[in-house]
Amino acid sequence: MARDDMPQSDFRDAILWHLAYTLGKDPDHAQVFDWRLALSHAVRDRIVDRWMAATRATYRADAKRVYYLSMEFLIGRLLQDNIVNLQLADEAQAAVESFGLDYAGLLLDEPDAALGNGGLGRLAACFMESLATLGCPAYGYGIRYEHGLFRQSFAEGRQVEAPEDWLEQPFVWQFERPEARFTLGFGGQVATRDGRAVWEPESFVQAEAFDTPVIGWRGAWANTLRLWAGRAVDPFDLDRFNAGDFAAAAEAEALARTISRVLYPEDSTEKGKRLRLTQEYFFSAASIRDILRRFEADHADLRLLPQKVAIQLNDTHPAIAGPELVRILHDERGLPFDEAVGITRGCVNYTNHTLLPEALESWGEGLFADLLPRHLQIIDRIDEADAKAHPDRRNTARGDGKVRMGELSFILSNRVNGVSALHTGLMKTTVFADQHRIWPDRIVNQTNGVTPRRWLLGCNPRLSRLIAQTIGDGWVGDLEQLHALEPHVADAGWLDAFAAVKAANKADLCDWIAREHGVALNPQALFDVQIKRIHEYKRQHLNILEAIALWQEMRENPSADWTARVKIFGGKAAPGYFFAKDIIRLINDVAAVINADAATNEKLQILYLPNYNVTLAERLIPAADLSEQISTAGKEASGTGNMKFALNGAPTIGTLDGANVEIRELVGAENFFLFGLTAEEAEARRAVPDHAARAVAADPRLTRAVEAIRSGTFSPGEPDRYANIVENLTRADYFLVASDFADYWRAQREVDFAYANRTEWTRMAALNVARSGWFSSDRTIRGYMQDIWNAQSLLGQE
Ligand code: NBG
Repeated sequence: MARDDMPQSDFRDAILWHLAYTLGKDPDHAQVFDWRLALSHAVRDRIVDRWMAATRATYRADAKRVYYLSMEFLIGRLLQDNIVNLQLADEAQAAVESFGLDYAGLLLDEPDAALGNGGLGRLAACFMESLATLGCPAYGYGIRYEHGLFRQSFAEGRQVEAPEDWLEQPFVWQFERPEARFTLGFGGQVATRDGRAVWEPESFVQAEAFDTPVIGWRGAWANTLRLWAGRAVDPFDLDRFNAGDFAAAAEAEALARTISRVLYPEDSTEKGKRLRLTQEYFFSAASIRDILRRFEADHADLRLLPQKVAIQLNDTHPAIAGPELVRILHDERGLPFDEAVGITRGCVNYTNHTLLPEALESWGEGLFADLLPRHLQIIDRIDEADAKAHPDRRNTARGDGKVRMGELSFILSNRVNGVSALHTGLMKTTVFADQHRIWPDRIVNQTNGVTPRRWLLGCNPRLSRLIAQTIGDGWVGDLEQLHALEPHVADAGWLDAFAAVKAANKADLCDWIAREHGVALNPQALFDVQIKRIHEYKRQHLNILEAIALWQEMRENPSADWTARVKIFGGKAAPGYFFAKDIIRLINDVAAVINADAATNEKLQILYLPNYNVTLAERLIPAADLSEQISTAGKEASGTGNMKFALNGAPTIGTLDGANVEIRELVGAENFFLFGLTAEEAEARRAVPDHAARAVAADPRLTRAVEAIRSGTFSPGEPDRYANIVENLTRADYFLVASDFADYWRAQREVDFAYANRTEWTRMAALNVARSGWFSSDRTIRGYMQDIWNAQSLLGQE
């Protein structure tokens, strides 16, 4: 083949062509890496035409565009996702195998792009995919971190963090746009000229765009994920270099790059760091300029902006986008201040993702004034006007020397939404009660969802095949069609096939764990999985306490008919979150002792898999029997892992928290293992003096489990190792682990009993699948399009 013979249709030829002409590799010497890149290029080619057609269609229709501003996009690997959405899987596999290569191995060679911490970032990635599937013209805006979330390993059970380096390899899916740069200012002062405020920044950096196309299901539409990288305005100082100061010559570039160097590894807690605020302004301001540039290319009247632009703030991290838009409209374009605020409010909407007080962002006004002096003035003016209009308001965006981003976002937004029914309700009665009284229509609910392309079709091919054989393949684009599985649940043959799928997925997982981690698991056991960030409110320590109590009971009563269990954990702790790191170590210590106990280890095994990420989730979820969603009620805004498990046939053991509530309503109370205090009861319990000590004393199992930790059963020679955890469990226990323990134990024994009747269990698992269709992110995005953005699909117009 020659270069001019760029193949249009034959996929195999396309791969060979890219291997030679894009990568410069001879097939005889190509490694898995080269073949993977060649395959990716061949796939990418098939995306580009559709991508451009979608962009052209949007311009032609002068359609409203949705802009999703998010500090995090936890996209994971893209090759398989793109292949699945282009429906190229069979062709790609055949081509790869014809070269004598292992297809699955090739897909796994791609680094996992971990540009996010957890649920918030993964939600943004699912949303991008659903926006494309629904043909809604949209851009995702974020930061192109050079280092994503840290890589986790364990040393003597303790979490060790290492930098992540996904960009050390070429990232095939991105297009660098050196021509699309914006210069952004920081610091300095505000001057007044001709009666108008003029911001005179002290320093400048550039934001350079990198675009990744996001293709929807069946390739019908594609949108853009635009990530910004920090660049110096003058990257190199030749005078300093010539004077022999080589390092200083490149200092400006190094400083500018720092902005997009690392993802903050904080989940739910914010560090009041200057760099963090710099990152937030950097990507928000670059995005606002890009949005205005695109709008002004075709429209002269800025008052039309709300008709053409919907901006979604994914939590408050991009909240500064609001004041930035006001600043440009007023200071730079000359619109009256109130009009600038009105236009901004017409465009901007805000999603709240947590009620944890420590996670609601606020900045000291000193730092703010130093970095963004003009924005502080604008915020003050907006907040003062708001105070005047609502003299009885209590919550303010300014005060106590702080800038409060949640309150600010609320004032500057057209719609504010929560992410599950319970969470939205609590927003109205707690953190935003004051605002809700003033603007009763502003808060709306949009319960989270997950994309079925990645979280069922892609990660669980066996189950997908069974579903397709049973009800056809319409469900991939219309997940509620899964309801059509319900009648088959009564069919013993079909249930057997369903059970065989789960068994095969479990066998695959066992093989992988044996290979990668040298641990042999009992595939007959119930696979009980808790995977998510480590946080006190998510209560991994409740889970491990139950494991300890179970082990103790098994030892005491070895001949009882115990249901065999494998407890699998996965998740990272923020590096500065010491309590969470103690929990990790405790789980590993407990695992070491219990797994070594020959008296019980056929019935109980505990495994903590390191470096939990999207790829690991895709492996574990299809093989799980039981989904652990055990947060303290009122604390988990929604959860999305909970939806993925249900959709893949793992019933939930959980509290009435976040979207668990809706999952239980939809799959049926009899197919969900409920336990624990409700959000209201939890509040009341906290007020009871000594609630923790009393709960521990009242439950002999819990007393004994806590005692084992306290006495050093799992930390021989160092009984104090978990003094903090023991102290917390028996005293403050804000997250009510002790109070919920007894009921959790009860629910777990119900699980054991239910699992022992395998036919009934399979029925329950299958009903979870059949009734989880509502949790598609397509449904969620339709809700945003209708209730928040007023945006239309352009499918069919591309
Ligand atoms: C998280 C919540 C989850 C929720 C995701 C996505 C933050 C701040 N919030 O419950 O804890 O599912 O957001 O909405 O990360």
